[in-house]
Amino acid sequence: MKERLQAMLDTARGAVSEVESEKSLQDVRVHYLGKKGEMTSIMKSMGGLSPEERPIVGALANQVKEELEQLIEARQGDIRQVEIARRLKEETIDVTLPGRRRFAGSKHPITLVTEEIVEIFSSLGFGVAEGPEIEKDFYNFEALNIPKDHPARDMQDTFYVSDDIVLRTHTSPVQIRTMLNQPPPVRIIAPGTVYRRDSDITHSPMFHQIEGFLVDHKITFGDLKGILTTFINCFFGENVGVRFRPSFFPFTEPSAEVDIQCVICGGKGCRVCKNSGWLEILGSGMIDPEVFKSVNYDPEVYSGFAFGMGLERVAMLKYGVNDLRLFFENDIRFLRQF
Ligand code: 2U9
Repeated sequence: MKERLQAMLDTARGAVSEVESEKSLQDVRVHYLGKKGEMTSIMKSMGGLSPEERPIVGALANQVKEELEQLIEARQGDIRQVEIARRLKEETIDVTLPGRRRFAGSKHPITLVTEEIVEIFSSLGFGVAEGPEIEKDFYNFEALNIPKDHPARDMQDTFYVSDDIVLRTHTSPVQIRTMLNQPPPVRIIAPGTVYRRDSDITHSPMFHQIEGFLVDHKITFGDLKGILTTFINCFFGENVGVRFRPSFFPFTEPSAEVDIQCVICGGKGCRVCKNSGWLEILGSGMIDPEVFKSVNYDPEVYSGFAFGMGLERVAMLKYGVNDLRLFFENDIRFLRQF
């Protein structure tokens, strides 16, 4: 029995020293010390020993078992050390490698033109005002001298939330709210999102506008021309040609549309300006006395001008974008260019 124990210890020692992984070491542990392992079977066979031999062999068996356990534990420590050393060696970080560049993000072209236009009008003394995109019929139409039967109110153009509530079709209600809240003089621009029931290659049901207005004593059409020409020269260039064409809007009288010399062909005529050499970029006019009446401004005492422009159109001309849809698709390859 003693020899059997000694022989088992010798082979176990060899097996333990040969294993390289924790998994194989566990197999060795089960093989020798497990419930059905060699040690257990030796212990079981001790029943056949004489009463004198049993305590001696029993003590030896315990000693062997203990030694085996220590051997396995020591080997486990070694294996872990080797594993840690391997990982330390393999998983080092090369701090001299260049970092991966992260894209920092960029502003949407509509944001860029909005900011630039706000900046120009701020330098001319205008403040910025904003208002709700869901508006009362009164602020969007009634107060702007757009009567109930006017084509601009047609269901084809307007998103109605209810009989009396609409998605604003322009940012003009912001000016109405401003005038109802403060007496003249006022100088405000109103950038914002607007909605119209229009959707084709050149129209989006949601788009962006900047409108502006100025009201004071003795404001004339000359002031309108001066401010808008200054703006155009700041935004499109010092030498770009500007012309004012008579037009009609329910909320301004007289009204004018403003053209600039084509920024693509310089006025020679091309596809973008439809060979006319001119591009329409602004609507404008002297605020109609009817509008003043609905905000309790006295049209005998005050006068003013107003203007509006579509920001997608301005951004297309400024950045040479030829498809309106690019502004709304949020394709990162497009947006990264700005
Ligand atoms: C008040 C009084 C008058 C704002 C104006 C226009 C002319 C105009 C269009 C340009 C392109 C809208 O985005 S667009 O389709 N706008 O032509 N807007 S005058 O007139 C106002 C506004 C508010 C109280």
